[in-house]
Order: sequence, then C-alpha cells, then structure tokens
Amino acid sequence: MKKFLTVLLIVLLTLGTQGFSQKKFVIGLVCKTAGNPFFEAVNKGAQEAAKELGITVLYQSPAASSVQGQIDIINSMIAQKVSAICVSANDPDALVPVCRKAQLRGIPIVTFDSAVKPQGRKLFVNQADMEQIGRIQVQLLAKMINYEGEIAVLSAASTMANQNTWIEWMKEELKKPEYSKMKLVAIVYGDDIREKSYNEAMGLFKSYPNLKGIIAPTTVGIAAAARAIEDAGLSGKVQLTGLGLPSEMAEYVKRGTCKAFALWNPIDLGYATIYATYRLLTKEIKGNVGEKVNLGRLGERKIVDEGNGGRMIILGPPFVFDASNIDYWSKVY
Ligand code: RAM
Repeated sequence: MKKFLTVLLIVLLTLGTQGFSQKKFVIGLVCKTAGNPFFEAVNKGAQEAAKELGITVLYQSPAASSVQGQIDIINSMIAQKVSAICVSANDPDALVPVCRKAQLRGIPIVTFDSAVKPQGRKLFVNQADMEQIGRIQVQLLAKMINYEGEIAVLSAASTMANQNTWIEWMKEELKKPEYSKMKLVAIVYGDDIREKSYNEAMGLFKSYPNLKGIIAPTTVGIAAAARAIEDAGLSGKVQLTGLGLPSEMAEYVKRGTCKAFALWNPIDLGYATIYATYRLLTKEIKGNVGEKVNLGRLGERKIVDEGNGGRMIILGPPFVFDASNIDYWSKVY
C-alpha cells in the first residue's frame, strides 16, 4: 500500500509539472539591425514579458540593416520550429514570401515598429499613431526655426516602412499654410548606420548652406546628426528634431544642439509585442478587429482595422523630450 501511494505521488507530481503545465513557447524577435540601442531596449521589454509568461524569446538581428539578413534569420527560425516570430521589417514587401512560408507552417508572424504588408502577418503592434508621429516632428522643428527656411529629412533606409509612412505625414503637415515659408529640400538615408548617417548629415550642410533644420525620424540618425552639427560648428544655426532615445540625446539637449524630439517607450513596445503574440499562441485572441488584447502591466488594447486589410493595436501617443524631462528619461531608456 505504501509503495502504491509513493508511485501515485510520483505520477501526480510528474503530471503536475509536465502534463498540466503550460506549453513552453519559443518566440523569435527579429529586429532591423544588431547593436541599435533602440532594439536593445525593445529586447529588454520582450525579455521582461518572457519571464512573466514563462516562455523563451530569441533575439536576433542582421549586422547591418539588411533585408536578406532578416530573410535568412526568419528561415533559420522556421527550421528551428519556433512557435511564433515577431519582426521589425527592413522592407515591407521583400519579407512577405518568407513570412507567408512561416505562417503556412503554423508559425504566426507579428510585426512591430516597422510592419510587413498585411498578407505577411497576423498583427501589427504599432507604437503610436503614424500620422501623429509624422506631424509632430514638423511641428517641433517649425517652432525652432520660426516657421521659415530650408529643411531636410535624414531617414533610415529608403525601404523602411515606418520611416516612409512618417515622412508622408510630414509632407502632409507641411502643406498647411503656416509652413508656407518652409521648404523641404532633401530626403537622405543613413540606413540606421551611425557613420553613414553622420556622413549624410555632413553632406547636407555642404549641399545646402542655407539649411535651417533637420528632421531625423530614426534614433540612429538623430544622434549622428547631432554629432555632425556639433563637429561642423553649426549648433544653433541648424536646428534638429526627430525621434531619439533620451539616453543618447541627453548631452545634445543639454548643450542646446537639439532642443526637443519625440519617441515612445521601446521597452513597452517589446513587452507588448511578446504579450500580444503569446495571446495569439494560446488562442486567447484570433487577431480579429474589435478583440481586446491583455498586455500585462500595460493593460488592454483593442485590435483595430488599419484600413489596408491589416490589423493592428496602437500603444499610445508619442512623447516629447526636452530640457525639462531629459534627465529623468535618459536613465530609463
Ligand atoms: C530606429 C529604427 C526604428 C525606429 C526608431 C525611431 O532605431 O529605425 O525602427 O522606430 O529609430
């Protein structure tokens, strides 16, 4: 009898730890470039979510912002049979075939930050409203240059969907009468590579000696442009705004090289992306419009129609950083 009870206990304990425990999901997190502090912060939030949910997140990015590099990573994740893949895409179209291949094999694709086209994914976790992000950067720069003068955009790669959409909204904003004396003279691409972005900024100063301001809607680009402005002795002459990491921009804000810029919380973005993907894997949500998604400490968000056949959730509005708050935020991300 004693022996029987011992065996029963062992069986129950085994069932308790294996049979009844949750499936151990492995989620791939594919970012645009390795070594970009923005994605390091995204991964921090992703790992926080993974810990809370008891799952594994595999963080991988190509060395440069390469499209083929992302395709290769996704292919190898498919071969490893991961449970799902989250991607910030270097190209919205070129990644569609490999994303479809994953989905055909039962591996859902969730894009975040920079989406692939709707036919290549289940859901897009969008940091903030695209229109707002685009417009706010023009509004910030306009104030700095008194609504007058030549301006340029220093973007990431020319194929990146998030930057391209924001630039379209910048152009829309610039159509308003209050900006009639501002002229967008150039859009250049630093590919989210520090040195290339720096050189592109230097090139702008040469080609446009009357340049009054730069908008860099990329954390790599804005920090590189700030360094270029200072190295060229143009602080105060060429104004700068865009999307930056407070930790990288603090010194430039303090020296007045960049008076204000915007962003959202990349840690929360990574956290939310993993939570939303987990909810799909556990079938708590299907990814349909109107469904509520529980995002852990961030609360709930509703899935909305993107208007192009895609489905997305939006985290919140962009946030503006300036001398009044940079100290606090530079310690967070
Ligand atoms: C860069 C990347 C990323 C973008 C931020 C603002 O780090 O291009 O995709 O969202 O900038």
